[in-house]
Amino acid sequence: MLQEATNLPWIESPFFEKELRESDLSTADKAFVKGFADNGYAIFDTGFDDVFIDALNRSMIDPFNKLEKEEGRRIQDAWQFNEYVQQVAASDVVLQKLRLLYQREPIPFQTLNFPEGSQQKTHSDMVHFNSIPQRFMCGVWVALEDITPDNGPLHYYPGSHKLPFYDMIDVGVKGSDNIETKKAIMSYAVDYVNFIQKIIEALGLQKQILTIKKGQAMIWAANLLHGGEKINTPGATRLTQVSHYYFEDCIYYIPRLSDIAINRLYLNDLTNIRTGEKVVNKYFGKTIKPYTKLQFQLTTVKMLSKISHLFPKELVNTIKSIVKR
Ligand SMILES: O=C(O)CCC(=O)C(=O)O
Repeated sequence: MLQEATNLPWIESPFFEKELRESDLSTADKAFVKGFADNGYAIFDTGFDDVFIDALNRSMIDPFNKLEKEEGRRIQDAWQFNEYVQQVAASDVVLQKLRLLYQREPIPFQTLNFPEGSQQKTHSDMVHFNSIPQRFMCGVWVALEDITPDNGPLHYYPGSHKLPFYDMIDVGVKGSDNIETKKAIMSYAVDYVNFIQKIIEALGLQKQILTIKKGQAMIWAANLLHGGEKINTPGATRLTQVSHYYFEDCIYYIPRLSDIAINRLYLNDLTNIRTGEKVVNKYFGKTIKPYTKLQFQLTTVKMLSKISHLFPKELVNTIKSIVKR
């Protein structure tokens, strides 16, 4: 363990420079870690060859063809049925980089496969996935074909990971209200996204475009602002896989749906893509089952929905409204 002075990721710690100087890492590793700490991202070769990547791409043709023809198409958690996707998320090369950067065991927990550019609005992943202690999360974006400025590449704002974490309360929205899907979509797609855009303009943050080659990848820190560029060549593919990672010994929650101030923590049900095991929430090494009102509400509402056909609708609605109070 190189990082000792604080319970934050090493690369986000105020003691990072001193600890890096005193570490016995190789010069190359030191440069890699330092670049990530300064910029919030790192680019590297995954080592996956064309044979492997082409096989992965072929295996995703059918699933992609089944998607509706609409903007922002992607397949979430294809690792559950596709072993190539699982292998990318659990790649030793990737995991070794993450161990080096975070000094903790990484937990791949979600994959997203894109047939074309997402054109997603700029955001920080922290509002979707945060941890206690904070910032033990990152994304790894793997190019499964050459990325050009025209096929909707990823964009990102170097150094923006050093911004404060903006929670829904900072945006002026109650995260816990978002238990309703409609409200959650509006709060994120309108309030949050506009808020981030205003910050970019107010601070004059400079955007960069990621044009990497097939087999290369970028790691971004939890709070690095990023999104998808416009697709300039209509119909162009942009075959990519994003895997999201947490790190062990944390509590994992979704700030977009939570309200810590009123003791409502929205936890996700996660599986470690490498081991296939359920991810347990830990606090200072001890397994905990955080009990929060929101979690109780969600499980109760889910359970009620399953048996609601057995009772009069009015009764079910009354019970739901009591549970949600
Ligand atoms: O690949 C993209 O265009 C955006 C991906 C992204 O923003 C994410 O996975 O958080």
